[in-house]
Amino acid sequence: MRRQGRRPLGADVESADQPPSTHELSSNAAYNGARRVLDGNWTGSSTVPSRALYPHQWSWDSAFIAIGLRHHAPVRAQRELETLLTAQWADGRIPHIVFNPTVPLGAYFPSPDFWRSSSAGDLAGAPTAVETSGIVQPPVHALAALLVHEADPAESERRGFLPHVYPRLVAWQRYLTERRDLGGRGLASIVHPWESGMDNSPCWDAPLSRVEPAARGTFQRADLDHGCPADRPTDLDYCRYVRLAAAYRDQGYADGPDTALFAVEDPAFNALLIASEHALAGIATAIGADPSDHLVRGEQLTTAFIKRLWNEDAGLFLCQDVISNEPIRERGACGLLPLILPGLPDEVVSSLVTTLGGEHFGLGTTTRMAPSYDLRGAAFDPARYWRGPAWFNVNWLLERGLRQHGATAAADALADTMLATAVSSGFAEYVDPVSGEARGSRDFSWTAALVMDLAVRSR
Ligand code: 2M8
Repeated sequence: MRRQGRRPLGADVESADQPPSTHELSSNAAYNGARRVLDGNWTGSSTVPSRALYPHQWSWDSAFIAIGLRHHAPVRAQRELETLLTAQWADGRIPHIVFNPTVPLGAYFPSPDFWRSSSAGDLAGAPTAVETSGIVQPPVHALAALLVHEADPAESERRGFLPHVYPRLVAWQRYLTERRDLGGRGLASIVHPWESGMDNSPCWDAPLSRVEPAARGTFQRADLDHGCPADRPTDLDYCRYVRLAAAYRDQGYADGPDTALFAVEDPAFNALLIASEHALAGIATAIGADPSDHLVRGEQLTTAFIKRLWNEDAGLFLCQDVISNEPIRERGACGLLPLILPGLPDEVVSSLVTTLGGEHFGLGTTTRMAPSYDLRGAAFDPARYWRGPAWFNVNWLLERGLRQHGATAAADALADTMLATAVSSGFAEYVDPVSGEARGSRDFSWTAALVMDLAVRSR
């Protein structure tokens, strides 16, 4: 990345003596805009993903938010993660939503009275002081905690941040590697499409089609009031999401291979699990604990991961349907995200980079940011939720992966495009991967946070 570093980000570059470069102007605009979005979405103890559409705290959103916020407000970034962890269940799971009790029930569906965590989650150890959902989201948290610590180690040490979060993050990772190993191959399974964070990806269509939909009219969606309904998941998809979540709740949120109606090994989820295991090794070292257990687990997970999910013919990792025991032959961006992993064989890295720039994802050729799903896939739609649009968290992870594996020019180009697109789209939730046109909600927190991170790193 270009390192200019002449002026602090956010400085008034227009009136400075030395003329600002285009890159500096774009970094400044992104940083200043991102700061405005993050300050506007801060509730006092955490950050909402979006004021209108998502008025509570979301799990992986908070991890991404903390990664950006650490540059602007490091203590707030620590609090973001600490607040999330106050809602952790005794079995180790970090719920995907922590509900804000002051928000009216009708503002978001499924609401706390649907999940009923404090009663239905009793046996799994749900907290009683706060209402949460009962499913999870990808484990970005240990990675986020390490990066947050590194942004201001002195303040982190003064507050005892790492010693506080470390045992909680270990419990979270163990929940996933032990209770969620539904396929018995050492990998974690997701039990609901929402657990992937890529909710409506065509990768879930086949396993989801086996789920009996909940009856229409038995619930009221809130999402259609905010976004463009044609971009959102269909009613039929929603009926299936609701059925799956209700069935999980009605079994007390217990995990087991015999009860899951949907069980998929998602490569993005598992790659983040492995990246976080490596981050736990870093955290252990920073607090004077022994990192070796995490390093060994990281290696074991990587071996199992490549063996089970790598598909050489497709040139990316495929999801595995644990119930049918078949690979899912859709090319999702989830299959490229393992690029963030260290320790991948060279031929896997080179194949992933080729696929990213090739006809299915077109990065740097036909697309400006990587789409969430195969440009050539039958279900591709550049506007519909996770079925084609480009997302900033996915592209931030890809940028990190490209840079880590030495593809510096591609990483620089992607970072520049993301900075410019975030500003031109009003920090959109997602964008058309070809035109960059804004879609979904605006002033979206992880978009702001992750381009803030890129802006700071590219100084
Ligand atoms: C979206 O998911 C929620 C359900 O969790 C929804 O559609 O209502 C996804 O984009 C997910 O990845 C994200 O964490 C969440 C909040 O931004 O919104």
